Amino acid sequence: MAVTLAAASPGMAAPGGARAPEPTTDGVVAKILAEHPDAVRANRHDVVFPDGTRVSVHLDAPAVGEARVSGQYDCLYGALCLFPNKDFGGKYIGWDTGAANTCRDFDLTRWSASNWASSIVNNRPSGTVSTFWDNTNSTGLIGYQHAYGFRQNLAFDTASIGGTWDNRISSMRVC
Ligand SMILES: [Ca+2]
Repeated sequence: MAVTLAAASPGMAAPGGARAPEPTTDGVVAKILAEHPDAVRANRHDVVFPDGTRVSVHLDAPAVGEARVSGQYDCLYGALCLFPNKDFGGKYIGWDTGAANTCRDFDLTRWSASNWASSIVNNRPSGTVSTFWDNTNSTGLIGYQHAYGFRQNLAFDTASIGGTWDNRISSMRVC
């Protein structure tokens, strides 16, 4: 019997592109909620955990009338933000784990957000340090990022285990 594979959405992947299909706001939110049944979707973009941790997902073009997200300053105070493109840009996911040094680990492989980030803003409370790994379970150290601080193009940053940071972060500890 012939099997017809579903065609990819137009424009979803560049010819020869090796990246997985781009995650969407609704897709990532759904995966977070599936992974964490105790979390609540507060609005279109935000999921809140029982301990107050807030994950803000902005991966689609802004709706008409919605505030435009445009760069590193979209990463609100209190959040650690990963952007899928270098130079920040309009799409990102932000993690706010609450008060300073309230650390929480995240496995991005379960959220369609692994091997995906190309720039970072750490706008957590000043003096905190977040950690990034290549693999799940906090293995394969890529490196650290202090707050406030940012990395505009991860292709230019050398990972502790060798290679660059680009399209590589799979788990992290946000502090
Ligand atoms: Ca990885």
